[in-house]
Amino acid sequence: MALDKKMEEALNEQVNAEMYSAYLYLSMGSWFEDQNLIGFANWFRCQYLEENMHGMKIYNFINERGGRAVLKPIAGPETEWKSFVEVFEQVAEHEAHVTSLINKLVKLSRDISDYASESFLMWYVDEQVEEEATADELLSHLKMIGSDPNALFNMDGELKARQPSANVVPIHMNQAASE
Ligand code: OFO
Repeated sequence: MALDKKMEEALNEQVNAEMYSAYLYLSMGSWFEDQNLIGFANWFRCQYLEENMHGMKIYNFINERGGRAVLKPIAGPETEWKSFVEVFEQVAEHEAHVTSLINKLVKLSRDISDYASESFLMWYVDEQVEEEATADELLSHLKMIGSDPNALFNMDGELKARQPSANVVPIHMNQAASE
């Protein structure tokens, strides 16, 4: 069944939202890099790649369903924050916002009985649980750390170990990008 036009437009909006997430996290990573917190910068760079993969999975899905991924301008992300906590507050808020966008897409897929889109979107529903939990966890750790530089340095060391879990999503290879 060809992709419904309304769903195609809504999915294209979500490609844009995921690419904005990528851009926002890359900006945050640069901010941390500027402060010589390379572990945090690494974490955000990995997050950037993951968000890019989220966008590309939807891009592929639209094209596979007979629609066309149409790229829209990506809004400029913030570039300055007052504190480490403020950065992660924004990450947590942003992920909650993305969850609400995914939930709206699921609702639309149900309203128009588009079961293929509904099934596809379940991956994002699960992913958002993980995204929100990780953001909340890192935010609470940073709040506990307060102004203790040793604890901050330790956290930076832990975040340095993160490896990118995602790279480019090839054409027709959505199943391969399961993370
Ligand atoms: Fe794509 O999950 Fe974050 O935004």
